[in-house]
Amino acid sequence: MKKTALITGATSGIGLAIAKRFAKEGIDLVLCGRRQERLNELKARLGKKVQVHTLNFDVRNREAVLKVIGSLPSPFDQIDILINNAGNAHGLDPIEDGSLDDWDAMIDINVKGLLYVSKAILPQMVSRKAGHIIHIGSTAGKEVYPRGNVYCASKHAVDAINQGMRIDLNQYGIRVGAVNPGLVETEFSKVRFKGDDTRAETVYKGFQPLLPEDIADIVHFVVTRPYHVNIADLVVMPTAQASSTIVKKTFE
Ligand code: NDP
Ligand code: 8X3
Repeated sequence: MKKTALITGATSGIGLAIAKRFAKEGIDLVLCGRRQERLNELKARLGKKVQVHTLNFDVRNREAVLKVIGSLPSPFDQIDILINNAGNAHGLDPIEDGSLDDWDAMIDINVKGLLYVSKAILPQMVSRKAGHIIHIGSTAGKEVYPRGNVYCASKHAVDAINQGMRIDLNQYGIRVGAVNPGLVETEFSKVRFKGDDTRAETVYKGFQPLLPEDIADIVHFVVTRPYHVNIADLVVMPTAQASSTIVKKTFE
């Protein structure tokens, strides 16, 4: 049966790779992000393969989230798969030097934004007693690393929300799970280091990081399991990475 997925953060990195992979596999798409030009390009490109609807909103704006998702036109108003992916790290500072704006951004986007989007989608899944929610968590939601403080806290919150949703939605037969990647080369570090591309590039130097397509491959695997199978929590790292702080680099 034809499915429709709503992907937040579809304009870049992991969300973009999932969008492309889903289009290739015939899954209709509702693609979300703030960069309209990229949404337009995606609609033009992926719209040749599947039905695509785009939504431009900031996940921090709860009125906007509820309004745009609540007024999705047919046939996009039935979301079978929700990929809660939008998010970023802002800054990498010891707690005593952390910026309040960075902290607000990470909590508001990674935690509250994810909740707003889920709140907007859940009623239709609950009433149909069907649906699949996948959270893009992180290894930062499994362990805390130096200077990761608030980003790690936001991803630990995603881990807790993933567990809580699975418990509360169990009675409706809705599948809930998380994919928690380690280091993936995307725009993530450019955002974290506020456009300092040289610093961002060094994060992924000297080893083979995960590619966004690796995560898309896993997410596609997760959504194509038979309905009685729910991948509840999956951690994936590059082979060169053993933990958030142990990465085998060729120059070290
Ligand atoms: P990117 O920076 O490449 O992508 C982030 C996406 O989130 C963009 O599409 C961006 O779209 C969207 N986004 C960011 N802020 C907002 C906002 N306020 N409102 C709406 N959309 C927003 O990073 P990744 O692809 O790496 O990150 C995706 C997810 O994966 C994040 O949750 C991140 O925490 C997680 N992750 C990343 C890892 C990595 O190493 N890269 C590892 C583990 C987890 P736009 O700017 O157009 O709004
Ligand atoms: C992204 C992985 O280690 O850069 O969530 O925080 S890490």
